[in-house]
Amino acid sequence: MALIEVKVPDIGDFSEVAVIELLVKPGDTVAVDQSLITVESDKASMEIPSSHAGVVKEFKVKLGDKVSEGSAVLVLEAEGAAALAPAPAAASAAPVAAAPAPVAAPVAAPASTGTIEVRVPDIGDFKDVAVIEVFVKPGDTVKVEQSLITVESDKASMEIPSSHAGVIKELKVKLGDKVNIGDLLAILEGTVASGAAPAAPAPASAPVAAAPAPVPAAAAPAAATVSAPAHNPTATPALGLPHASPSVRKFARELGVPLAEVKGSGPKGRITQEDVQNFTKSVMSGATQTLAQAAKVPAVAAGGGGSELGLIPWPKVDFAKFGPIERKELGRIKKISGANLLRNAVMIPAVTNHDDADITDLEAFRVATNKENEKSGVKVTMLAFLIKACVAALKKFPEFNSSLDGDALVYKQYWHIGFAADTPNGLVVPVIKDADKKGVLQISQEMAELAKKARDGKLGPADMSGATFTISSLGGIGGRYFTPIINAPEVAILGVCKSQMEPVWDGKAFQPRLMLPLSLTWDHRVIDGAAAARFNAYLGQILADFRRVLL
Ligand code: CAO
Repeated sequence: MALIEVKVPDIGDFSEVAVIELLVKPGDTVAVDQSLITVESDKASMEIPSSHAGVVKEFKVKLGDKVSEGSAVLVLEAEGAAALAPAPAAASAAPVAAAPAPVAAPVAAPASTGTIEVRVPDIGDFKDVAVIEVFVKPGDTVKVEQSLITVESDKASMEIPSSHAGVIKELKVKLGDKVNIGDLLAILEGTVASGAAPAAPAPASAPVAAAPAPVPAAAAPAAATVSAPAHNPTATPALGLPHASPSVRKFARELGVPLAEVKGSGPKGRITQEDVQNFTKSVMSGATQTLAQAAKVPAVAAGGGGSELGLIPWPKVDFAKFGPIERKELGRIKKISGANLLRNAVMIPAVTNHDDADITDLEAFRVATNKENEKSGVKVTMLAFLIKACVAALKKFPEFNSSLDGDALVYKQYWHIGFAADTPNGLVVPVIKDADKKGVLQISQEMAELAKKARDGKLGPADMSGATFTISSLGGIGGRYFTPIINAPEVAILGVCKSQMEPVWDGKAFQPRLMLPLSLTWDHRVIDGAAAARFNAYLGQILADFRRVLL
């Protein structure tokens, strides 16, 4: 047994790179080459592998630390190793990829237009690496160093840049192809220096994205894993491509997770393994749908099909026979929400209870609050109070905050409230997380931000997942009552319409009171009619007098 200090190997031109992920923890057994941490500069991100096998004793870095070649990463208890401490450091650790390579030789000679072959540059030890992303297509104009493709081995992923500027005439690779140094990637029409052979193989002149040097010593790890290459630091986010380390990409591919649809929670929006896991959970629970899933259901969403349910076919009518028509494809949100609504309408034995709540005093309080807060810019609408009131009712009647899981009910100990928002592209349901812990002002502010994001089409899956109960408010628009469709796997939804002054009998006389119409739809497999009536009645009591929440 010996204690070994694992150090940052030669990471090329990079120094003072930030530690953005710790991939192991004290007590973990690690193998040689296993990635220990991920570091990231503004030019590249790379996983630093272990130079030895052993048990992690102690970390010498923490998230956010800046490290350079030779910095201690952690202490390992290595089995069977001679007393190596301090570790052979960078000498035995593999020199790492991502050396920012020379830019394609700008030959100072008269130039002419011609055909240029762009080939895979020197990618070090990597052989038969798979093309996992293709960023360009024939007809695209590319600049020198612009990334053309991403290749990935089990140890690294790297973007391969163009050695020349020009217009892509032909792409010679496609997704899944295996490439090696010198392979022809694309044929460009561009400017070549006279004297330079236009169709010469690229390696000599091509900027190398990430050239991992050969692994030197026996105990040395493989080259550190490199993702975004040095030459084009911002290419990934700028191109809207997922920003993730190679191991996370591999993990996502193994699970079949479309990385482009995963929202990164790491620094600079980087996608972590946990993000991929959460996305998978969300899809499995039905809270999120992948675009591929959505694309499979447009016919059903639009009311087509139905044979699966033993129904007669949807009527096929040539509308143009009866008058002029215009056909417009449904947008993405309509397709996704349509498919979900249809499933929920068909599969849930839903019942709706209608009731009214007296909000005369609450509305007066709301108006006064808005007056007091005029300068803050936060406007409180009835919906924010409804969210708070619903949390109180959900706490009193926990089955409304549950989900069916086979023969079991899952009672959630958190209160995340979704609210339906009308957007130019269709209906979306952003979620106020932990509404029980927030005040009405904070809820109003978050609601305004989420509603804006919704209208701008900028809501991510995380903004729309995890709801335990939903409110659909048409109060700003009008109407009396409606029957909202439950947002599965939730078991109830509250529909709210426009309040209006009504004569209410107080036992002696009719009084003018501001009445809010409530429509509660509930899943009869989970909730009984009596419980629903009680839920509505309690909600009404709270809205009539919020002090009841304290009881
Ligand atoms: N009764 C009377 N007036 C109401 C009200 C109610 N129940 N609820 C809101 N209002 C008023 C507001 O006070 C506001 O009045 P002022 O402009 O005079 O201040 C006005 O209506 C507009 O409110 P709002 O709609 O901007 O704000 P909100 O918090 O009530 O709702 C949001 C926000 C995003 C939910 C809403 O804009 C929206 O998109 N609603 C549509 C939801 C929907 O489509 N549901 C149907 C789903 S099923 O297809």
